[in-house]
Amino acid sequence: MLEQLVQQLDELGQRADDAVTTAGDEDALRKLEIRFLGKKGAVTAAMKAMGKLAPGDRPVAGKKANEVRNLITTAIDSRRSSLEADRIQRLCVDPHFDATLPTPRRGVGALHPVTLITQHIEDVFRAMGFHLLDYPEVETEFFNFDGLNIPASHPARDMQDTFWLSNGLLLRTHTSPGQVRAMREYDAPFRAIFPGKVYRFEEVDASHEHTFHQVEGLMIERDISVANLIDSMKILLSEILEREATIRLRPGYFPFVEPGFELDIQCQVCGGKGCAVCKRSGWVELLPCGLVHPNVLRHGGLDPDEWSGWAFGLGLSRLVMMKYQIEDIRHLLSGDLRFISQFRQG
Ligand code: FA5
Repeated sequence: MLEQLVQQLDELGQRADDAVTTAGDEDALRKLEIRFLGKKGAVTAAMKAMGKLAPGDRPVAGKKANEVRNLITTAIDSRRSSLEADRIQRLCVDPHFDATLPTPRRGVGALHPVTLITQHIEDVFRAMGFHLLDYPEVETEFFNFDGLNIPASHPARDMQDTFWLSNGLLLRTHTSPGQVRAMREYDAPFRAIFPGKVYRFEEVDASHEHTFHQVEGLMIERDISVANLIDSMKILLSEILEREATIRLRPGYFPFVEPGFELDIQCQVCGGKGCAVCKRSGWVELLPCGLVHPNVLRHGGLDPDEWSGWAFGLGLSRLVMMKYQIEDIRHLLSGDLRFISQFRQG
């Protein structure tokens, strides 16, 4: 039985080798490959027959079958190379073939500007010892609102129109829900950023989208100061914009920080003269921030007498607009490759 199978495999190898060496073109070669090596091919069938051999004979037959399979594979590869060489040779002597004709242009991809800036921000903050965290876009009411000191009756809930899901969850309206999540997940002190997509049921215009990107930053320490927060915000902006930009700081109200600030940037699209992006004001709201409210620290399981923190919620889509002087936020989600290809690097 073993001898018979070994002989059968030898003959199979020989037959395959003969057929492959005389295969006239790539198509014929592919058919032979399927006939001999395919799932229903001759070698596979022979291997199945091994199951009927005595257990002691199976390794010998298995070794032989592998040898034959390798032999056929090598023969096919070598014939394929020689057919390809013949084809090129024929082209070289073909008077109609012009090697100087331009080839069809292949599209080269480019990273989306939001991705480029996100990566840049991640680099800047990683260098300052920040963790990079990722939190869900489908959130609970608790993390998006209550945990951030925004109970159901609070008028601040109306500041961010929400997409509610039928199961009681919601699409996060900002990246701030990560604050309480991070405090519960990591031991203080710690520092982290969490970039991501956020959603608001909003009217869309040159500077407002229903889906846009933010980056949240959170630093929990024993004695944190507003000065430290403002310094970090300035480093962030100058590193990312790679140029000096005029900013202004004014008090801002967010229930989850106290005190809270609005950091605006002079509109980089119109140079502060007034346009659709800055609503003719010359300024763009970019980077609200503040010291973490004691109630939020409590929800995160931290004692406000012992721990303090600062947080910011950068409008990443707007920062991208400022950096590249994009005159309408709708370009970012347009999916238009002509737009994205402008950011091809190198
Ligand atoms: C917030 O979302 C707060 N969570 C930010 C925060 C975090 C404050 C931590 C304090 C501490 P606001 O709704 O202002 O705040 O949004 C933050 C930024 O997102 C804005 O300054 C703006 O740059 C950007 N933004 C807001 N709405 C839109 C929109 N519809 N389209 C594009 N960008 C927007």
